[in-house]
Order: sequence, then C-alpha cells, then structure tokens
Amino acid sequence: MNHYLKKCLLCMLLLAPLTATADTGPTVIVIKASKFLFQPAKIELKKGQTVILEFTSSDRMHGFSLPDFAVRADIEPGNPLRVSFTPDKAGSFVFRCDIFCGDGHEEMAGEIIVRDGG
Ligand SMILES: [Cu+2]
Repeated sequence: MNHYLKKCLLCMLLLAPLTATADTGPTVIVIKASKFLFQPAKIELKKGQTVILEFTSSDRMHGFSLPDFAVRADIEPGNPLRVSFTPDKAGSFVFRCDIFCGDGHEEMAGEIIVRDGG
C-alpha cells in the first residue's frame, strides 16, 4: 500500500506541470509574415515567461530569425508553425526574414523587447 501511494504521488508530481500547462497555457502570439513585413513588427515580452510564437505567411515562403535567442523558423503559406520561446535576457532584439522573398526582403524585420519581470 505504501508503495502504491508513493507511485501515485510520483505520478501526480510528474503530471502536475502538464495539467497546469493545459489549463492556462502560455500566451500564443501570432506573427504574420507577408511581403515585406512582420505583423506585429514590435513584440513585448517578459523575461522568463514562456510564449508560443505562431508563424503564418499570407503569400510566400519567409523565414524568421532571432539570432540572440537561437530561434529560427521557415514560414510556409497555409502551414502555421508554432515555436515555444522563453526569453532569458532583457533588452531589445532584432528579428528578420532570412529567406529571400523579393525586392523588400532586406527591410523585412522587427523587434522583440524583453522586459525584466521584476
Ligand atoms: Cu524575406
């Protein structure tokens, strides 16, 4: 019996974080890519707070590159892609399209501002 209780307790401990995530879940931030911009182009996050970045493209293949956090994604039309992201440092960080998409490609960029949670 004691052994069974221990097992139960272990199960609860292991499952607790999963159920917590399912209940509230991290905030989903939808980032729309199109020639030649990201919407929103400015994203504010809190340090240490996990968010889900959901990428969609309305026209063609784009890339998302946030080198300061080693986040990158291929954004295909009709195929939304979700990436979990937890900023671990505060500051202002540039992200840009890293797949050539036409004349305005070089200007296709945005900014992530990470604030200290306090
Ligand atoms: Cu591009």
